[in-house]
Amino acid sequence: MDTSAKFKVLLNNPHLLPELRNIAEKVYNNQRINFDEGVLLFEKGELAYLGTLANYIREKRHGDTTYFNRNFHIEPTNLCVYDCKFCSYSRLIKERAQGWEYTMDEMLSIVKKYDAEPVTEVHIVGGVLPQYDVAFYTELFRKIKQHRPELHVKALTPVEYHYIFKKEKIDYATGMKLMKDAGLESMPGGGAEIFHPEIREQIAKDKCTADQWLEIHHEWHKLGMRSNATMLYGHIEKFWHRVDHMERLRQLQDKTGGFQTFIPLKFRNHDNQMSHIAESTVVEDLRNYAISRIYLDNFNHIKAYWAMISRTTAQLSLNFGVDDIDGTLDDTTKIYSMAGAEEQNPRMSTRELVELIKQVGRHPIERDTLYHIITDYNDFEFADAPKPQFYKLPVIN
Ligand code: V47
Ligand code: SF4
Repeated sequence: MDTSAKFKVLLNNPHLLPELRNIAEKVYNNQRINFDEGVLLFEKGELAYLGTLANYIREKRHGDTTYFNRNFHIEPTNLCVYDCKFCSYSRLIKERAQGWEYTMDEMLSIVKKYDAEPVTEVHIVGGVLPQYDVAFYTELFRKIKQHRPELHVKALTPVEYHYIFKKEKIDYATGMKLMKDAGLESMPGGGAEIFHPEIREQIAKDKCTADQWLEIHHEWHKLGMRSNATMLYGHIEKFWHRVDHMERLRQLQDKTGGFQTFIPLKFRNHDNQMSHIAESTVVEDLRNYAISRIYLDNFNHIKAYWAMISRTTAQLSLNFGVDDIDGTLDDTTKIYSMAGAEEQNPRMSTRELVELIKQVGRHPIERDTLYHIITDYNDFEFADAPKPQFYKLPVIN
């Protein structure tokens, strides 16, 4: 049964609550749902219902296509002037002995380590420290691009940019133009956490506000550039805070169209100041992906970051609105392993990513950062590859 037929079965279900039927009809007719409907989905939408809606949207946009890329991270330091309550990764400056602070040369050596590898993106993000300023980062970006011009530099978030521009006494527009001229090509989605001040002030006090985060992305988009957005969910926020977060993103995206991907980040509770809070269940994670897909009708992609949520949940998420699972990583990021993620050394080969996607009947495509197709792996056979066991829903007549 195709997704449209499944949708009709859902609409004909006499037990469906009228308000959920209204939302389903809106989704079927390609109409936007509003804030209250978003909250209602969180409160009353059960998993199968949300999956039907989200998968319908996902397959209408992307069919079975599931994207991944070949990337590595550089985390310049784990020391940070901020003290976010959920962060397991960072140490305060007074705990310097437990930290690392890469020099420019050390970061360039990491880039050079990949010279013979077909990676397409370096993702740079870490703690915030005074020595990593505008001069440092513009030089770093320039040197990376000089060394390997085709490597896409996706780096830093408004948390760092707000801090370094303030220190430099320059406005956001000037600062982002300097970064672009130095070789920055896109901005990752981090630092968004939960926008609403009721929550933000409790978990991420002092760092850039929601308006500042959004303004920096706005300035970046005005330069014709692309970025991502995240949401850290499953801690002290209420459902309506999540909808408020997505609403703010949807409004900016209506203005600029500059966001590529939305990445829900499940709060992991290992070894941080919020460790007493239980983590969300896999059911809640899938519901959250699905509602993100439904609410953010102007975002083209929803990403499940496999290093954060495990390979199995990443596979499941592909039926709940997700069309991207991020990349090879090569064990270059510590943020999630330190927070208790299943993957303690996150690394997947291209072949493993392809097989993970094929095992659940989807169509793997290697993309670059801007979603240009690099390789279509659907009919690609790896030498001596065991046949993947395809799982497809049986056709019910
Ligand atoms: O902003 C920190 C989150 C983010 C925890 O753009 C935590 O492609 C859960 O933004 N539990 C940084 N989350 C990472 C990020 C990202 C990751 C992958 C891809 C992209 C992209 C962006 O990590 C932080 C924060 O929200 N984070 N600690 C934690 N304990
Ligand atoms: Fe610093 Fe980022 Fe950790 Fe906050 S989340 S303490 S800004 S490294």
